[in-house]
Amino acid sequence: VEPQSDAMAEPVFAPSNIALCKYWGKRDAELNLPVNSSLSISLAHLGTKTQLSVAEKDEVWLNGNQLAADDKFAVKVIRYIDLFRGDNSQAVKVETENNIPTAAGLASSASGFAALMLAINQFYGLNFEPQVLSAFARMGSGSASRSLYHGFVEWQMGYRDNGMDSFAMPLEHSWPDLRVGLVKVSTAEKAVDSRSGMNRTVDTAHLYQSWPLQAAADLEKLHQAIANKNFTLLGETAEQNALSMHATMIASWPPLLYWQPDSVAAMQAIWQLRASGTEVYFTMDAGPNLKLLFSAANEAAVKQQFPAMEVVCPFT
Ligand code: 2P0
Repeated sequence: VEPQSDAMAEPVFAPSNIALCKYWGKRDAELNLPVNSSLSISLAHLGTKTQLSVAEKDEVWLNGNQLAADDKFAVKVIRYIDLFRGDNSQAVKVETENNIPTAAGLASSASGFAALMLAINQFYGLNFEPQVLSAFARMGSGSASRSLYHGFVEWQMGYRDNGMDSFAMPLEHSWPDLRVGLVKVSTAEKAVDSRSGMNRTVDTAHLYQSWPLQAAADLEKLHQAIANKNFTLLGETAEQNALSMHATMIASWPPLLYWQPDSVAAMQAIWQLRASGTEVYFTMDAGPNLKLLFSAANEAAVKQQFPAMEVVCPFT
C-alpha cells in the first residue's frame, strides 16, 4: 500500500496500561496468542505519541533522537511497518515520543505498538475496524492489544489459530474515584525481558499449570468488582493475581525473580498500611516496581508512605 495524500495529519496517541489480571504465557509465540485472557486499566495521558511521514529512507526517532538503523527497537518498528506496506514501498520517518516518566520504570511496548498501529492505519488509510487494530497491535506486543482503549480493557484470548479472535475490547464501566500510584524501586533495564520470561515459565515451571485456572477465576472476580464498584474485591483480586504470576516466575528454572529488596519492603509497607485501616493494594509486572490501587479518599495517606509516587487518575 501507499501513503494517503493527507497522511501527515496529526500524531496519534495510545495510553500505557497496567494489567489487573495478567497476561503471562503464549500459546503461539509468533502471533503473540496468550494462554489466558487478561484485564487492564489504561493510564490516561501517560503513553506514546507517534507520527509517520514520507522520507528518503526509513528513519526511526525516539523522544527526539534518531536511532541507528541497526538499533533493536528501530529494526522491530520497521519490520512491523513492513507487515503492512510490503518491502518496496515508500520509505517512512517514524517519530515516537513516550511521556511515561522513566522514573516510574514502566514498559512502553504496550502503548508503543498501539500508537504505531494507529499511526500506520492513518498513514496508509487502512480503515481497519477496532478489533482488527487491536489484533494487529497484539502481534507487535501482546499487551499492546489493550492499549487501544482508555479505562478498563479486556483482552479475550481467542481460540482460533490465526489469532483474529484474540483482541481487546473496552469495558463500559467508569470509576472516577479510582487511583493508580506508580512506585519506582529501580529503573535499571531488566535482565530478562517479558517475552523470554514467559517462555521460560511455560517451559520449566510445573506450577504454571495452575496459572490459567487462577487467571480465569480472577477475571470473573474483576468483572464482578468493576460492575459493583467493589474496591476491596478489585484490589484483593489484582494483588493475588500479580503474586500468583510471580510465584510461577520464581518456580521457573533458572529462577526468575524480578523483585529487589526494596520491592519486598514496599509490599510490607502496603500490608502495614492496610492493617492500620488504609485500603491500598499493589500489582507488579515483569520488573521490581509497584503499581498501587487506592481510592481518591486515601490518596493523602498513601502519599505519606510513598512521597515520590506518581498518581494517575484513569477516568478523569
Ligand atoms: C501484562 N506483562 O499483562 C503482563 C504482566 C508483563 C507482566 O504483557 O512478548 O511486552 O511483547 O507479547 O506484552 C509484558 O509483555 O510481551 C506484559 P510480548 P509484552 O501486562
